[in-house]
Amino acid sequence: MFKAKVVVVGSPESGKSVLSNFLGDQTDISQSRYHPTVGVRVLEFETPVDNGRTFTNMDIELWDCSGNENYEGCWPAMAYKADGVVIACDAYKSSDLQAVENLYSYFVANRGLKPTQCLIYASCKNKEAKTLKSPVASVPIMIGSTDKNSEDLRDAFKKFLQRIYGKLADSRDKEELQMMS
Ligand SMILES: Nc1nc2c(ncn2[C@@H]2O[C@H](COP(=O)(O)OP(=O)(O)OP(=O)(O)O)[C@@H](O)[C@H]2O)c(=O)[nH]1
Ligand SMILES: [Mg+2]
Repeated sequence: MFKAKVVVVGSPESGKSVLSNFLGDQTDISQSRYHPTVGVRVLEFETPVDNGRTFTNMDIELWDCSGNENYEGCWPAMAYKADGVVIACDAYKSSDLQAVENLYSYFVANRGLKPTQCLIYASCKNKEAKTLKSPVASVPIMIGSTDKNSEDLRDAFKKFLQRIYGKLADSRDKEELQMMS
């Protein structure tokens, strides 16, 4: 079974922990009060992924990282061997949207990851989902909130995992070919 490390990064209070709990099915955790994440929290779960022919299970290690700048020293450890990156921002905060490009450079472009291994999450919390262009043109954006757009968010995340699966399967095939030659 493939195992993927997916990191969730972005400005403080942008909705990373609420999204991570939602994706990891941590339904018992309250969304109403804000508890800043201390450092990083790792959620592990197994999820079915459509590999083009059938469904196969994939192990996900979801790293819900703090957005506090005090933890920037931990970025190398957070980014280390990540297979996918979710960049969260508050859709209504222009400073959050501006921060996305820098996070994309650090966690995706400079790590040799492809835009397909990234997903931007513009969180609208309790407000209406607004129309937004992706701050990084080549990267898909999911817009909304876990309570109002739950199905859309699950779909976008599923497609994102499918792209990561494709990348991992390609790398494995290349390694196997190299071993045979
Ligand atoms: N209604 C609603 N509120 C949300 C949603 N996402 C975030 N919020 C609100 O925003 C607060 C902050 O969200 P968190 O997920 O804790 O923020 P974070 O990005 O993890 O913040 P740090 O850990 O400090 O980096 C939550 O306590 C909620 O009040 C959502 O999908 N719906
Ligand atoms: Mg958090």
